[in-house]
Amino acid sequence: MIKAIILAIFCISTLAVADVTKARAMIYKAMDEFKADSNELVGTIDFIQIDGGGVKVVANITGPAGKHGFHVHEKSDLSKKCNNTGGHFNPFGKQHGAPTDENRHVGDLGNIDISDSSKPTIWTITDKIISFSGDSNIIGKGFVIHAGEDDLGKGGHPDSLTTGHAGSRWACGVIGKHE
Ligand SMILES: *[C@@H]1O[C@H](CO)[C@@H](O)[C@H](O)[C@H]1NC(C)=O
Ligand SMILES: *[C@@H]1O[C@H](CO)[C@@H](O)[C@H](O)[C@H]1NC(C)=O
Ligand SMILES: [Cu+2]
Ligand SMILES: [Zn+2]
Repeated sequence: MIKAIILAIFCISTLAVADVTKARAMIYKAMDEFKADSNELVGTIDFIQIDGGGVKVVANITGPAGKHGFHVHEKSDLSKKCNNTGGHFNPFGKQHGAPTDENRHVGDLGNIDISDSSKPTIWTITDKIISFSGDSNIIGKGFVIHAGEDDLGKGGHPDSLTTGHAGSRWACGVIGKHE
């Protein structure tokens, strides 16, 4: 009886930690919802659980050179040129900021810096806030790459503390369980 209970507890706890360890978003150029053939894949973003905490984000994106706001958004509806992904994923009601700020949206991953528009850029960031469980769970959320640079909340524009003044949405995708 005791053995059965211990085994049951072991199985439940194993299931809990074995949940999601890898996620992926396929990223498409912002598309019009009524054009079935308008989806242009620009790359992928992988999210990998790190032992001991944190998530490693590895993007492989081909796009215009320069810095582009790089965020998890609250919804995964990609229509209306990515506008229907809503605002930045912000379950704790904080201000927009840099990934290293304490006062930041969970979705604030700064900028992707694309070095050369003629080939894929591999961009890596490790983050301690996004996760695959609990309030900061990013599975099923949208991911948006903006046309402009995220000022990390410090630009002094009216929208610096909400969107980082990163401009329109260039491309987006849905974060889904990968493995
Ligand atoms: C990045 O994506 C391209 C396809 O667009 C692929 O050929 C390349 O191998 C990928 N690079 C890495 C490091 O995964
Ligand atoms: C998306 O939002 C931007 C900025 O608010 C706006 O200029 C654009 O027209 C919108 N696009 C669509 C398709 O809703
Ligand atoms: Cu954004
Ligand atoms: Zn934000």
